[in-house]
Amino acid sequence: MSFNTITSPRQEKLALHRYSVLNTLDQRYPEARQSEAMWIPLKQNQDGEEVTGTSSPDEKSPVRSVTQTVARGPESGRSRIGLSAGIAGLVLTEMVLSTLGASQETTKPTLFVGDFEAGDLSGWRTNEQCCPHSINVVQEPVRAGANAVRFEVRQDDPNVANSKRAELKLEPVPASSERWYAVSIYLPKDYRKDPTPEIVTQWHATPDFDKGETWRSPPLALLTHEGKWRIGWRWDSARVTQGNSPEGTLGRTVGNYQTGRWTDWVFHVKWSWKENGLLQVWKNGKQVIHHKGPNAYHDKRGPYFKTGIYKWPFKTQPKETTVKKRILYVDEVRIGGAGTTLDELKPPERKAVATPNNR
Ligand SMILES: [Ca+2]
Ligand SMILES: [Ca+2]
Repeated sequence: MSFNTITSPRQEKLALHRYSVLNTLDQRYPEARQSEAMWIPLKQNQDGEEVTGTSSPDEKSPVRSVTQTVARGPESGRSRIGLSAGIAGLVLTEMVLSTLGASQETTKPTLFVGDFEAGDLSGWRTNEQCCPHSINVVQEPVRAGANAVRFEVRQDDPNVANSKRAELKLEPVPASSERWYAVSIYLPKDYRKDPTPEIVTQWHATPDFDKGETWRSPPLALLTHEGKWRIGWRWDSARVTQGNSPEGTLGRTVGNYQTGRWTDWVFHVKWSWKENGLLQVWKNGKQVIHHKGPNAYHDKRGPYFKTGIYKWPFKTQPKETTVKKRILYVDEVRIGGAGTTLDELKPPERKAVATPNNR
């Protein structure tokens, strides 16, 4: 099937970007505090990539074994992810997260499915929204089944976690673990090209606060910007990241976005701050990124998944932004561990569903 078709992203004309950051904290949402990120164009090297750091991870800090660096947080124990009731047909109980170091992951985690078929947001953490319009389950458009979720962020929304956002999130995975993530995103017809970007799905990291770290830009993010999809990632092999200046960042443009249709994404990540990391990305079944190398901060906890809209330029670059609000839809979030196949992550065929007028 086409999902297995591999193309070399290095053969594509790649625009490069990196994050620059305003590191701010929000006291009202201590769990949700995040740094803010902007895209800044970088020059492109002959490989179509640029690493902003100069030293290799091994030069910067001695490589320690995963078993030494995987931490047991105070929340150790089984961390339950609530699951949508609308996942009939799949044996879904719980995912063991934040508990087992990578070396102890002996069983394949159960697939998490966020398909919104329960008609609500069960299974998700929902604290990053301001208003009734922010996050709502809707019946049109849907990628599969009868429901999807609609996100809306307005420029005049009150700040959430110190910026403009409407996002659903999950719990962190163990550091150095392997995960497959699928998410389908629908940009509506009137999703206008804008000179300022927004993050539409991201993986955020929890700083090692006990070592003095503060919130940093996400180690991996999917963005829309100037009519294109962009993917950016960053890493730091140092145990303590200095401010928001990690060892390296990379970014790629992966084609123009299309509106009025769903785009299916699959991210396969072997999270690592060392050279054994792996990032593979498929867009609508076609592989657009295959990158070996570091992709994470050297943290006690692994990254956590977020989807929705994070439009920080509404706050930081309001005069450059040409839209007053952003709306998009998400459906069919699926997350599996090592051994997950692309087929398992494919959204089911859409059923014929009557379309209530919900907007
Ligand atoms: Ca659905
Ligand atoms: Ca760290």
